[in-house]
Amino acid sequence: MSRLSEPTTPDTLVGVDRLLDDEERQIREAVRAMVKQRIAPDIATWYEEGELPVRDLAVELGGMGLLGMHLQGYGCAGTSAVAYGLACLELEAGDSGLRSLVSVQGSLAMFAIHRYGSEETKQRWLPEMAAGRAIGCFGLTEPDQGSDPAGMRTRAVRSGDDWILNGTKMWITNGSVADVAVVWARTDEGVRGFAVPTDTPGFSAHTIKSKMSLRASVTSELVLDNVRLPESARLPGATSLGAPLSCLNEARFGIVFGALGAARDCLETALDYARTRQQFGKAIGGFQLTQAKLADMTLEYGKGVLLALHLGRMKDAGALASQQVSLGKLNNVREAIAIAREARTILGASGITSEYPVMRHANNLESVLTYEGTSEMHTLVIGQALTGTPAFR
Ligand code: TGC
Ligand code: FAD
Repeated sequence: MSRLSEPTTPDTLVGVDRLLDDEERQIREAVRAMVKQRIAPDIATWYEEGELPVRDLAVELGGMGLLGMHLQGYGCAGTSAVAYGLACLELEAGDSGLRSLVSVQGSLAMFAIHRYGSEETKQRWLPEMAAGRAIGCFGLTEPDQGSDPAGMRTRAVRSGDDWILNGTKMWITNGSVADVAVVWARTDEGVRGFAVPTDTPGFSAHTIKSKMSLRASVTSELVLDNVRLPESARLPGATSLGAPLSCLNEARFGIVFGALGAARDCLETALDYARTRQQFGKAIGGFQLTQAKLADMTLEYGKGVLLALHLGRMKDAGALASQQVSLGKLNNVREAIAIAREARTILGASGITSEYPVMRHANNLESVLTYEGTSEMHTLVIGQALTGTPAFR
């Protein structure tokens, strides 16, 4: 048996590379390089100023084939689920806001149109969205209906051949910069989805400014005030609440990988710091308590990567169930936030500044813990899977 040369990295210790094929490694390296060159130099400023150059970034991400990258046709790259997951991991090592931009565009808005839209709607939006020239958002959550979207109040009623939409959607990523909003509404026949061009009269979006988390991401309220849409704006394949919930599986899958990117960046930052920061006459990485923290963080990171890759391989084999995505989202976000908090302690006071990425990741992960199903919702999904008894109500 060989021995690793020391010091080594968490990824080498876990042996991640051996679990990936050449194409997966190439995609991972390309996204990692882009994040290093394009995102890392500016992200702390964007975060502090509460902005992200979404339009410019979308075109760059589209040029790399990262938007709707696991979808087939319509200008999408058609990669494996694992490759998509690895891209999410590298993007979130930059910032959760960057991964959110890609998740919402590809896994929520584009996936909804790709899976449930008419051919006309797909042709109209998907190639432009894949290229990053059109931005999409996904409006499911409402001010009074977050974890329980079944109670949504946004309504769509028929008016001749048209539909009239009224309601408010809340906490919508990319909302104020979107060209098309996928909006879910209650009708007399059940929940339906609509691809709403955001220049339609009666549609407005208002940026939510007071965030302490995910600051490098646009989050908005959508208001639909007698928005008149033709029947062709409806997504004909979406005939129940199961349709928006199926889109969530796609974005949750990306988060299973993505959260580990934030965790890895925190862990690597803490490792670097521990090697150089001196106290009591030696590097703090030489103290047993610091080494125990680093070892435990690496264990949880490594277990998370193995779980993500296992779920990814199952998805590529067409064998992944939605409850299994909940296992990954619950575990990996929970452990990522624990890693971020532990890494922060290793950095001492420096850990609370924007000079290091750790506090930014920790703050971002608070949103990641809540969106795409809170940790409590995923716990209950797993509880239902094990007992057969839903405990949501
Ligand atoms: P329930 O009766 O269980 O289900 C209704 C119908 O939907 C089906 N279903 C699913 N289908 C596909 N995938 C899933 N994950 C599904 N979960 C349920 C179900 O089989 C049923 O189908 P059918 O044919 O029998 O009608 O529904 P419920 O009302 O009891 O709710 C279940 C619950 C709580 C799990 C669900 O409401 C839920 O997941 N709540 C959490 C809401 C949530 O995650 N919202 C996320 C909004 S989008 C977002 O946060 C974007 S963040 C930005 C970013 O990603 O960066
Ligand atoms: P609530 O549902 O009110 O929950 C509050 C607390 O009560 C949580 O801890 C929850 O787990 C708990 N709780 C609720 N019900 C139960 C129960 N039955 N048992 C035990 N505990 C329970 N939504 C979109 O549609 N599109 C987007 O693009 C989008 N982007 C977002 C971006 C950000 C930055 C954030 C923060 C949110 C975003 N969301 C988006 C909304 C997100 O999906 C919701 O915040 C989330 O689903 C939770 O809803 P809520 O905030 O209303 O919390």
